[in-house]
Amino acid sequence: PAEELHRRIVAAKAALGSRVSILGHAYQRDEIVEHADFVGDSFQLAQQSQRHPEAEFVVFCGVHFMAETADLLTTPDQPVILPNLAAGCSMADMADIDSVQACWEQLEALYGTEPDADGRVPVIPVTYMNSAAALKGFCGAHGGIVCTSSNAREVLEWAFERGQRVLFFPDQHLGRNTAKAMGVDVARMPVWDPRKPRGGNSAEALADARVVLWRGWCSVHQRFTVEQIAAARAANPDVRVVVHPECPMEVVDAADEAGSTQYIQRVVDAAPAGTAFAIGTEVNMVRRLADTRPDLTIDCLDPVVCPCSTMYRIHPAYLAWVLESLLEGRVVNRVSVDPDVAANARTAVERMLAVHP
Ligand code: CIZ
Ligand code: SF4
Repeated sequence: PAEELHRRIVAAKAALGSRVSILGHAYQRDEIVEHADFVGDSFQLAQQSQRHPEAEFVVFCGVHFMAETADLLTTPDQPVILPNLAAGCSMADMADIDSVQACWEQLEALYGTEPDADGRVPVIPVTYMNSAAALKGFCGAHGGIVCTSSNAREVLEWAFERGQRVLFFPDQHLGRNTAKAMGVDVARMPVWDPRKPRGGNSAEALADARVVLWRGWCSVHQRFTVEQIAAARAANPDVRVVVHPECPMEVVDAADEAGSTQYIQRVVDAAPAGTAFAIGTEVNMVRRLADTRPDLTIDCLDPVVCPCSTMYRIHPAYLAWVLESLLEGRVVNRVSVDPDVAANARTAVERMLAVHP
């Protein structure tokens, strides 16, 4: 029963005290978030994971790639625990290291490896935070970098200073929306489909590319539509439509604003009483925003509730179990990045943190 789980988590957490730091992603359910020492998006949680060297353990209530990133940033003797190891991310799973490697080899064959007169290499690989550590390692090893939705623009600027083109994976929408806002022509952003020869593109399209996007998307944000925006505006012409840049381009174009979890939080915090919002992001986060500002009208842009199904796999029973195990001296569900990729992955994450601390 929920109340008993709640009591068990509170008791175990109290007994562990400052030995444990519990981090919770903004898309987690309320029954998890209420126990978190810090709540934020993947970028904020990555920063936080570095800031608690005193904690013996980090319990990460989020999805696998985020726990891996925390493992890169914590000290080696600080285990990072993911309460349910089945909490993955369908977007991250859309790019695996073998497909990225195969893509890279084809791009190298096409573009060569020599820098141009300005010293810019043919391609800089950029991976969204929402990717396996092996992909971050790939970027670290090939002059590339990691980005999140709150710093994608600054990171792409960094990449264009160093490269003639960018290979951006796994989220095509974040890549397209960000590059478009920087003035890159959408016609020069071919999408690489790893299942097709040359990613499904003509040699000409690739030769003219500024950004090669990967055929990946977020199952939650991909669901938002232009029709939903039209319906929200029809219901209230004054509504402010704010969406996450993982939404498709037409949706971002039709919205009033687009930005990261942190950005959406700031917009809502700063809104004058009475403002009405339709927000295109994960529903647990939208509901919590609505709870914190009862003087605003905050609805999810999608009237059919759509939580992230893998974030939802962090059930309170798992949180109780991992905390009680720690009390008994057992570290369960540790996520640790393979040492073969960790150094390069850390390099790529640290490049991001240097661009946008
Ligand atoms: O935390 C983040 O940056 C986001 C947007 C997470 C996600 O899973 O899409
Ligand atoms: Fe992955 Fe989307 Fe869920 Fe985030 S919200 S964990 S990108 S499926």
